[in-house]
Amino acid sequence: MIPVWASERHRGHDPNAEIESSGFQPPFEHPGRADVIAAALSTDACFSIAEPPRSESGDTAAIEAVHDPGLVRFLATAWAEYQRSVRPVHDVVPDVFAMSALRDRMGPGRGEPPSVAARLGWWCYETTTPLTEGTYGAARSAVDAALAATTSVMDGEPLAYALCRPPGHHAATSLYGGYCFFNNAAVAAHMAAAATGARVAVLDVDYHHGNGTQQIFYERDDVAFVSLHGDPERAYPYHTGFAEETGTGRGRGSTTNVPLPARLDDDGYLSALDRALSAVAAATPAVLVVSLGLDTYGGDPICDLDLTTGGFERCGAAVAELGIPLVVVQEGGYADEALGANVSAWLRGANSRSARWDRPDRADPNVQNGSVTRP
Ligand code: Q9C
Ligand code: ZN
Repeated sequence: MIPVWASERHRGHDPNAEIESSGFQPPFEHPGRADVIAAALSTDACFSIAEPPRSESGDTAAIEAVHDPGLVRFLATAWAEYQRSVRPVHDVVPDVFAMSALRDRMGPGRGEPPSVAARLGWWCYETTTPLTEGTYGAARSAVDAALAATTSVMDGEPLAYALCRPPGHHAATSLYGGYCFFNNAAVAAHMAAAATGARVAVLDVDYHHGNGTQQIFYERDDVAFVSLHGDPERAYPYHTGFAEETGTGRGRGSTTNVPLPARLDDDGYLSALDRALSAVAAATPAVLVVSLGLDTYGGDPICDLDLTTGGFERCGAAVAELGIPLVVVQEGGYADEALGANVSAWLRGANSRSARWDRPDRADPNVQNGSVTRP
């Protein structure tokens, strides 16, 4: 059975709209996404779904290991403060962004501003990620799910899945955006690296570049980051994810970016995935965190790749073929009608091979023993 960690508290993040492509749209990232995934997994005997242990509200250590404490404080308090001091509104969205060029030749200024209206554009970089009353609780519950899945793997499971909502990979150390508030995958990867002392890798297969995860680990050599995504020349988040971004300082060489052309199909994607998996294998991680976005699907309303449900099963199998224990963390995927089937296909593909990892009589000497040292 594959452990699935999913919290009901995701429903608290329920934006009415997102401001995208110069218009108000119904949000692509909405509570129904997690519901269709949970529905697909709960009708399949392969999966056992449970609510993750809820972290104490004051216990932010795992999050602050990868995020600025100022971001955590802001997300915990900003919605209520906006209601009091600006106006009562369901979706709170920034209207002035703290672009560093505003202060060119004038020095850095005073730092985080006092007013909540200004602080919104200090901590958030774009317009599609509203704060609602329950957003902070939902974002905390997504981190709880990612930590529970990591614990499952550290306790010996070859594969565990965190149904994180909201997603996380666009959240950087000091910024939220791209439907993401806390970087669930980065919290999980840091926890695994810190608790085991082993090398960890993050493989990000969401359609969009995981700018937040890349930035968090860019100077580190203990967590490798490997991403396949729509070429930032045409795809969100536009400013990161180019092939020449490979890490810096101690992290030089530990970041790998594979930008992809539009309309790539299953076979094309699987050959790009093979190249990415070589980079993962070269990092010799003891644990692999997978940022699983299904927005590479042919029917996705905001993306332009052409994977099929069968293709996702092949992708899961190819990743599991590495023989490394997998912490799979949910990211994007907006074709609601196929999302449950796509997640389930990926996980079943991974499960078909990850069983081999655990088998003591494994014949293939190239398959690593992925066992993890407990702290
Ligand atoms: N016109 C995730 O998949 N909108 N985030 C892009 C381009 C934001 C995606 C708009 C997409 C964020 C987790
Ligand atoms: Zn995405």
